[in-house]
Amino acid sequence: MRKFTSVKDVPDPRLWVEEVKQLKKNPFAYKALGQNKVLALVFFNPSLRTRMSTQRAAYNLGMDVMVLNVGTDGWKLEMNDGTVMDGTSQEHVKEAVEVISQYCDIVGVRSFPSLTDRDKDYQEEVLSKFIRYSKVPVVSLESATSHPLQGFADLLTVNEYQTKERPKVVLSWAPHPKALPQAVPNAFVEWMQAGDVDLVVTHPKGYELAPEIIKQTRVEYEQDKAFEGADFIYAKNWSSYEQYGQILSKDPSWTITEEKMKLTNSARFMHCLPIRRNIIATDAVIDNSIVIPQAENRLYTAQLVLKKMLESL
Ligand code: SN0
Repeated sequence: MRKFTSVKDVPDPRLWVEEVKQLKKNPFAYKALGQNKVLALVFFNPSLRTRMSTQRAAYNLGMDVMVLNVGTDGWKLEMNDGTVMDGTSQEHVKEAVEVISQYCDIVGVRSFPSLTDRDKDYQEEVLSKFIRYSKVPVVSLESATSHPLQGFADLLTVNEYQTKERPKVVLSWAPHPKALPQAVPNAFVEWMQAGDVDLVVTHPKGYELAPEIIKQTRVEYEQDKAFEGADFIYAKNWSSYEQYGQILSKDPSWTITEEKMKLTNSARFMHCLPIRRNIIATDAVIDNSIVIPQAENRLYTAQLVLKKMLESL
């Protein structure tokens, strides 16, 4: 496996869910696999879960880990070719990635979107350059348009908590003070489409996700209607794809409350975290949710991805 950038890189996502459940039961079984192997994690943006879960996943496999916070500690990287570098960027991504990849066996990179230039963001400029210049496999730690490690953990979590076949899973937009990426909802939709669930997406008009992501998935503009009979509510804010990067609404009536959860089939509440309390969902909803075991699953799903990469080195 040369890259993990979306569910499209996974030959059989449902089989991976079964495999990760086995790995979770016996996480130290492959401690020898990563001996003398090093994972490099490169962050252009902040991270808590991705950083710590992926690091721990590597340790479980016997690997060593190096972390570079390029956003704060590294040289400012130039992304464009042919630039006369007399401005603020000090090193070209070409040398930086080639050098980093000589020091490690797998490299992970986190790079959020600009939210100003949709074409550039959806072309995955930074992630693509890492893939182009790296000599070793590349794992997305959340790119401009996707967060596959999150999507994989979410599919595992739904699988573990579902009490019936083909549960109804609702992805609900919720308000937020800042413009956020579409990466998490994009990944969630793609991984749910790969699983066996009845997926419904609900959001105010103007928040439609990219057509190449949403495909035939049902969109319901009335949140209350979407919640009827739901077994899982997955809340997330994202900024508009159509009016790219813009906040079109901060409507507090979209906040997930206990009253709204009563419309569901005793649904489990999920969120990728970090969550803004009493904006995305109320305290009571979060305190009665499965967000903590959901975050725990980030460890095992990351571990399976690293294991697959180590096995193909
Ligand atoms: C990121 C996002 O993609 O929405 C990472 C989620 C895993 N979230 C944020 O940037 C939240 C920032 C905030 O101000 O709450």
